[in-house]
Amino acid sequence: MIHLINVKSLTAVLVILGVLFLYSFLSYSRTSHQQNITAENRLSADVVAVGNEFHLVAPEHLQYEQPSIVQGSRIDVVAVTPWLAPIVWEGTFNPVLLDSIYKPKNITIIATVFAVGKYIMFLKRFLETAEQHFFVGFKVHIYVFTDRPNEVPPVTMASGRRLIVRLVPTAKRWQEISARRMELIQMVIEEQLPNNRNYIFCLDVDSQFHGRWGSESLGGLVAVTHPGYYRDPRSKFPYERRPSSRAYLAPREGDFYYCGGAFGGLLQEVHHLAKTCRHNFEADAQEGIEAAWQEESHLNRYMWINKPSKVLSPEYLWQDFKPRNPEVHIVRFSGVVKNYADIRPNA
Ligand code: 5GW
Ligand code: MN
Repeated sequence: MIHLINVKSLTAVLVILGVLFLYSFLSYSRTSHQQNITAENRLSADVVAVGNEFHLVAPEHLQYEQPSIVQGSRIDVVAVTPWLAPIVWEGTFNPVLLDSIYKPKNITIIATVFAVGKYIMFLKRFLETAEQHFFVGFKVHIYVFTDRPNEVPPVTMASGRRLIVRLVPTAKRWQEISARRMELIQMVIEEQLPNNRNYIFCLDVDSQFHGRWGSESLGGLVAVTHPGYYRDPRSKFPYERRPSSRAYLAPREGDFYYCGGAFGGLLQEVHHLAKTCRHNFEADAQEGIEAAWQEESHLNRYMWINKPSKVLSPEYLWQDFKPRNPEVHIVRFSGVVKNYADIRPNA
């Protein structure tokens, strides 16, 4: 009996000791783990400042007007789509705040522009005004695709900005340029993909910058609403209306009419877009079909299926000949007036 009690109490003591040991071991390892995390945090605070994964939320000492969720600065325009993508209008964003978020990320913005044949004449204005307004203060790489490399104008570029000239064959038909644009965009992105932190914008060369086009335009998939149709019902949009085309949109389909002359986003997203549009364009061509507005039609179909995560207002692609509408407070980028006899002799 005494023996048994001794064994019982001994077991109890051992169990208590064991529990105490386990508890202290666990709490020790938890604190040391916490210490590790704290050290990591301190380290990653630096990494966050140069990386691209997180928003740097507290730009030091930056003071700006208190934001409100009940009083918008713009009440004359819609600043969000039904799928909750921002629609960028002047007055809806704070450029200084946005730059302070994106500058430390050390991102590179790629721009592609085609200047084939006589369209080389638009390149000088495009490049000069891009220097003044397009992502000023950021790393910018502009890829020019041309068949006339000797006629690429010498434009002084700020440090961190580069011009890369790519030779393309002279086009026999203008539709060929349109057909190859998505293919070449796809190829450029494939070269850049290993560094997947970058953004790309694909722009028409027959255009110029008049105002800031910067970090407010960054997003996963970015589309620009066409200046000619944004007040119209969708039945008037010049979508491809033949069901036999892969760019087809039915009468009750389509969100906005987007421009083929400006689109962009993250490299991976635009890669998927270019690949899809190119595939659909070529598959249509195999069947003898060319969509109403070539790759613009395919882009519009793509944006209907894959909703853009940011929509840019027509401030981001206006037309120089078009008088400014009252809701357009600033024209940032716009198509220049073309003398068609000059540039499209065979069109
Ligand atoms: C030439 C004739 C008819 C249509 C297109 C061209 C053409 C277009 C050309 O000869 N060379 C050329 O580089 N392009 C590229 O395609 C330019 O980057 C141009 O901005 C883009 C789209 O063509 P655009 O600007 O004539 O189309 P819209 O709809 O802006 O007038
Ligand atoms: Mn154009």
